[in-house]
Amino acid sequence: MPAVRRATLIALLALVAAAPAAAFDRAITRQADLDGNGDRETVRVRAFRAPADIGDFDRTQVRVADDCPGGRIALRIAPIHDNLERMRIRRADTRRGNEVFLVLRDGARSVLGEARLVAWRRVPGQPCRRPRPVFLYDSDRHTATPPGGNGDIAAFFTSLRNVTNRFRGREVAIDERFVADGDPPSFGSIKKVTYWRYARKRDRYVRYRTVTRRLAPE
Ligand SMILES: [Ca+2]
Ligand SMILES: [Ca+2]
Repeated sequence: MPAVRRATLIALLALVAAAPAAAFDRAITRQADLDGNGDRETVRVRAFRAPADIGDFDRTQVRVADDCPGGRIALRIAPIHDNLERMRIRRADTRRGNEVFLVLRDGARSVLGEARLVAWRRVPGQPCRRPRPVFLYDSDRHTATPPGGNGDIAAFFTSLRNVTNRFRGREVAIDERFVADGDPPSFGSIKKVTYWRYARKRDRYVRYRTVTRRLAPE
């Protein structure tokens, strides 16, 4: 094996050994009243076996099961991702029932992925409830790169909490770390926190505040 190729292989193996596991972790089953009708639905986190050409590890899916006049349904409420970082069942918007907050990650370093807040909504004229994402953040479609950034995002962090009483319900904060030229590897020195609040008329979260500042390399 040529020396350069071997060196690259060793570097790759070291990277794989150092990386945290980025695959399905464990099955979770939770029950909560999502639509506020007094009956509890079941939220399930389960393994999803990826086709062989993608990889030989299990990825992660999240489904909600509910009783419907025509029988039981179990609908996926988010796209498939490598692993689940966090699931919280909270009364987040101001409507009846609970929402499901999901943070799903992809890749060897598990820094990219999406955050999603899903309501379980009645649909006019339909006997069965449907998942409705009232908030969605996807790091592949991150917010606008701040001045000084090179367009890459190194990581993002999320929170769902009552940031302010100015708006009813819980707010979502997304902390994105944008990479500037000269940053160390895997580090984003531009910290941009964007806040979203629930807008009842539009039945979804809208941005209301952004705070950007520069961080010193760790
Ligand atoms: Ca219910
Ligand atoms: Ca609030």
